[in-house]
Amino acid sequence: YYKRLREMAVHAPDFAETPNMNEEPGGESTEFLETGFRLRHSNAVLDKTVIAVDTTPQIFKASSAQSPSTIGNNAPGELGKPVHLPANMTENMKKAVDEGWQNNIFNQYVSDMISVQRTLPDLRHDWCKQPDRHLRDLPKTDVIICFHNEAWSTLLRTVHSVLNRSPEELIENIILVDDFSDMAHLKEPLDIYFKRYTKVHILRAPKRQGLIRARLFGARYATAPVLTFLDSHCECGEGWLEPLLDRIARNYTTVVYPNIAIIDDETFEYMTVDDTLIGGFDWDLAFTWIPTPKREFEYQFAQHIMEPVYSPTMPGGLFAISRVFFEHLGTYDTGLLIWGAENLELSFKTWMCGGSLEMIPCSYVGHIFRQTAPYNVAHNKHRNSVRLAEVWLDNYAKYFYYNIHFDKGDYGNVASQIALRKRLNCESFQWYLQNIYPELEIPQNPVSAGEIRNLGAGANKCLDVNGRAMSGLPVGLWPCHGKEGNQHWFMTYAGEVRHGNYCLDYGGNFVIIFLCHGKKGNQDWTYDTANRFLRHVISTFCLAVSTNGEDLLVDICDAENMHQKWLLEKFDEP
Ligand code: LR7
Ligand code: MN
Repeated sequence: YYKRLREMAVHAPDFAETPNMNEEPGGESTEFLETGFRLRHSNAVLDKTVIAVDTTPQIFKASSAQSPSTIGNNAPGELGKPVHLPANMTENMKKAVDEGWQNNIFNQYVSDMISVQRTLPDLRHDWCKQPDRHLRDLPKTDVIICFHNEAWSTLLRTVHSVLNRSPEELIENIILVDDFSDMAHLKEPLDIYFKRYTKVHILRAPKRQGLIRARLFGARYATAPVLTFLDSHCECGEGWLEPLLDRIARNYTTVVYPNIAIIDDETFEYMTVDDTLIGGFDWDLAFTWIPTPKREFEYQFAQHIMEPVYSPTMPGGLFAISRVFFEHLGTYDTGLLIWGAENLELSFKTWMCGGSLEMIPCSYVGHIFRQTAPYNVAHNKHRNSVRLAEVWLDNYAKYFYYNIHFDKGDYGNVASQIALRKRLNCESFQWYLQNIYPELEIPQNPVSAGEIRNLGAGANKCLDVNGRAMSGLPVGLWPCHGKEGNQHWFMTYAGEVRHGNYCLDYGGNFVIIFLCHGKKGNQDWTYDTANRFLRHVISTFCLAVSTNGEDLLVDICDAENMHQKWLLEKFDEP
């Protein structure tokens, strides 16, 4: 499939002819989209004739930053160099440094010392710099930057890095979306600062949207054929934009993200990165960085190591997408709150519904990676991932659910998202895993949730903790009552048979429950789907019911013995 995609020569659509999709993005809670500015379809608000970029270096009083033109390469942080604070700081300075860390979870004090227009090293390989690397006629883009209580200097540096290091004619607008910040510097001072920057527009969300809906709020007012999203603490490197737009110009179903450099959260050093890491995910549905798979390298080396690389997922904050394709995909699920999972959602959608996702090694954009978020994330922290799993993961969702103990919580209604997937006639998750992310390990052991029923005589006995929620006591058998409680078990792919924190355990004597220790050993079981055995791994015995149907024991496995056969509720193979 990879090869076929590679060879598929899909040409850029004429952007002028692509349909303008005016419908609401799919999903819930779109009422916020009705309020605020109307840039996108209103010429009254967006007068294209007055758009001209003003990149005059400006020094704003709220920041101690200086312009590089006045102080040169030795100023703090120029050329992406690290800034180290002196060891002997005054008490006041220490206090200011601490406060900066508390408010941002990065070193704001250092950031404020650095010019908002600092220079960066050009990390690009020479191959990237050749002028014929990209098409001559590239589509324009709107750059959408959402922020919630971002520091002044990091936000301004993000915007200036776009203005200073992008070809002017390719930037239609820079749309700043204030996601209901309460920091004073983000209010009037920001309006005043950008007043003379005709390309920069500030939209204010009437209430907190979370980054997903804030992005849609911004996208709503975009007019260019390409949407480029950036986090509010980025720095674009020289030549970052052209290779992104190039891929979209060649095929509007290609979604791209840059080679993300690290801006150190303490020193603000702009650091080279491992150019070969791309996006993956794990069964917590968390984004992970993975090495570029071998097959991609094979393709790349045949061309050049700086060629675009197919990527199973994207990190989410920095990417470019055709506006038409974004809308075709139903944008984001607007039921996703505050933070998280939208990057995987868009990645899965892109691959499963006819597009492709690429990391572009030639495009360098720095991002401040921080340990935690400085703001609170939703109360049901699994909500976004559960929505994702419900809509896109098919039968693979259980591998995630096991990790959250099947405690899905309130995740709202996903009917509109399921309908969207149907309407777009998307591929299955199995197709995605097999073709796009074959490296992902699929958990081998079965996963089940609910009763564990013995199939011997009458098949009406279930594994039951007998109310003995205490370590070390034998597990019993009771008539199946279908009411969960004492008969509720999870068989995990790690091989545990769990009741809460207790695990089915066999140490040579009785089959007991014992606090789960996660070390396999006496608690390691496999479910043999052919024979329906629950086999105890280290003893090789099978879980069984005595012939009189009263006791639980283990015995030499015997495929003829119905007393050794078990039915695990909600167990199913992918
Ligand atoms: O309620 C909010 N409203 C917002 O507008 C919360 C946040 N935001 C803004 C915020 O100001 C920032 O600009 O949204 C952006 C992302 O929030 P961060 O920077 O606090 O989080 P993050 O860097 O950990 O975010 C990563 O994961 C998120 C999952 O929802 C988003 O996809 C982010 O865009 C993503 N960032 C990146 O992909 C940058 C590369 C790092 C990686 C991995
Ligand atoms: Mn970020």
